[in-house]
Amino acid sequence: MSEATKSALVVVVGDIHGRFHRVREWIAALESARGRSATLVLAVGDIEAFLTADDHRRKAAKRAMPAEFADYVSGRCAFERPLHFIGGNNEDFEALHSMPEGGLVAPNMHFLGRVGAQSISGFDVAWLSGIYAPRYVDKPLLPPTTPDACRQAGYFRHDEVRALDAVSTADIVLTHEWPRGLASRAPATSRGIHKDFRAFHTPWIGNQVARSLVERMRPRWLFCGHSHVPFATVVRHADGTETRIACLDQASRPDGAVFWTEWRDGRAVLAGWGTSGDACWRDGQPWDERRTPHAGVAPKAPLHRAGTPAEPMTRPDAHHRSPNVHHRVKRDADASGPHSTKRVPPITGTHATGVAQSSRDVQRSEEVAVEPERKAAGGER
Ligand SMILES: [Mn+2]
Repeated sequence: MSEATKSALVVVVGDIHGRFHRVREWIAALESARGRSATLVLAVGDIEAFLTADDHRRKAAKRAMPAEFADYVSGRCAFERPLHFIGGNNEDFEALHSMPEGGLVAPNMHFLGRVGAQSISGFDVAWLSGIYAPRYVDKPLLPPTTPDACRQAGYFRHDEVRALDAVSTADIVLTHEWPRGLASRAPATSRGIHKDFRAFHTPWIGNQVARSLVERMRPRWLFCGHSHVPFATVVRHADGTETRIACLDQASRPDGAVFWTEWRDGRAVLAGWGTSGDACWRDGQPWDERRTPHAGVAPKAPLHRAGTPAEPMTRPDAHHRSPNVHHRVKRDADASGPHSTKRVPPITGTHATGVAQSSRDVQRSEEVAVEPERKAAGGER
């Protein structure tokens, strides 16, 4: 880690899914709230940088949305700071195929590559793009010339992951899919945490390859996306170190889709969700499930509601193979992950503004974190 981390603001965004304009606004709002520029802006995959709105490779529900990315290629819009992104399982793989080691897809929009490690703005960052699909993980990566090959380009391969064998550790690891075992209720319960988080409802989320990377590299932080469930948790290592993990929501609302850390003298000293600039954690406090934003807390209303209309902006990261995925749990045929998770009623009103709505820089974070529902969710049900 270099001089840059003596004082730095690191911003991570969840699955952008083509919504670049709002992400740019969110970063600007956060910078304004924190009173400083972002040192490093990272994205955890599924950015969907398609040039045309009706691109046949886009999910059907998204073809109605404008292809904002075109504005970034034409120069009509630009990210104010460099955005460094990994690949998810929904990308323009024809464009990314020519740059497996990374490259610029538009001014200030840097694809990091399928797998690798690099020092960026003073931070040692390592990453693994894509998701785990057992049927393809040992098969060669084919040129994305057919729909099947494009889909399979969103899966990482074991021989790609081996490129990280030479990387002993990192400040920050980025994966698209969660490491396996994060969403288990038992470790949280052992930490005395009994709140019902959305992540606990899908305990199979995540892959073992990413988990093994965490265990071996013991990074300080790991950021991931894909499941569209915001979640904070920790992996504690045998040597006493820990990896703090923030799983990000998709870019439908900023409170779970934007996560930031501020660093001083080479260590993270503050962290928060959303754009308010309010911190939910500071150095010395435990990083665990209590740092999950409200959007990651399971609502008390019934989870299953037959006939609930599908709504693309809050829909989990489904492959849409079934018209009914929104109200039942289904596993993807190829991949390990929960490409469809239980549909959760949207959280509305003041409840959606996040953990830190009434606290600046954590003055009250302990009480907010431990008893958020009583304090913040009065009008929820
Ligand atoms: Mn994804």
